[in-house]
Amino acid sequence: MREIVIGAAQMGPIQKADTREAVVARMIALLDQAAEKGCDLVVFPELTLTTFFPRWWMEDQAEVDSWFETEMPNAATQPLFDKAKGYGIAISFGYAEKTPDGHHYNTSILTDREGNIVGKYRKVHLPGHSEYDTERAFQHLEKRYFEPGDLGFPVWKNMDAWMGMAICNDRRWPETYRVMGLQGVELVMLGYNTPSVNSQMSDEGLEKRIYHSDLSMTAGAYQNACWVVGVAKAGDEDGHPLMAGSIIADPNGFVVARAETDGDELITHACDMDLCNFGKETIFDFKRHRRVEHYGRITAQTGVEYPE
Ligand code: ING
Repeated sequence: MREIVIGAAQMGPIQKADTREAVVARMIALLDQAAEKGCDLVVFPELTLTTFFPRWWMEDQAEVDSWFETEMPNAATQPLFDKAKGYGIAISFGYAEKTPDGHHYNTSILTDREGNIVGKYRKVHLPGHSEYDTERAFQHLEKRYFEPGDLGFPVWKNMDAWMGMAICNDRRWPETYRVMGLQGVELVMLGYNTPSVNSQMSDEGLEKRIYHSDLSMTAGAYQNACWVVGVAKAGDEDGHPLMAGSIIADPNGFVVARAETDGDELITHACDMDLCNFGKETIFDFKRHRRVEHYGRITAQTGVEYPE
């Protein structure tokens, strides 16, 4: 049995005026709870250090860049790394990354128990738009402020398990999980900041959003025989509600833990990585069952091409 006690550290709202230091203090409080519950690994949300700034229209690049980190760890996050190392807890969290050569990514990192960064992922599927959209109830400018990730969907061996990461909208695309599944992934960690309402369909209810979020993650877990940990940043950020619904899904696609609030909340589960084995050796033994000669459209086409 390769058990990893995993904590999903859901964050409540982060206001535009909140400092990174105040946010890190909240993250450390969740880490303290995780240590008390014997967690080995704690997963935090997408863009954990700041408010979901892509909701705001900005034209001044210096203002945009103020939401990004140019190094990791840095002064604001070093206390978090130190605390996690002290506990011997591995962590994963998302943040806005500005690289030394000026690229902007929606990024997440993974550490080992000693606080070393062992993995980095940059969000591939950027939803929303890049210009001000007057038709929307609110803006979702990820295509304006971030570049699509350039690292693919890597998988790393950490704590005797094959681990990968995704971010938010990535969870809605089956390709995300399958590319990691084809690398043997046993645990996919993903954070999300999902508006509670649809900026283009105001009567869409929260229960539908939660259903689609659960469906996406539990399907990914089942169809790739892996654990999926989905962690929300939730609650009302400067008048803009984000949905909660953080879950831990097992390799059979069952939800084994679910957050109950839309605030800072830790949910935990003892995840046996060996639970992945049966699915990977039988129904989802990719080598035995997949027929790649018929899958060409998946990488040959971006959009729909109707038959003649
Ligand atoms: N947020 C949302 C997400 O994919 C979204 C955007 C919501 C797209 C609902 C489609 C439907 O969860 C981010 N940050 O990707």
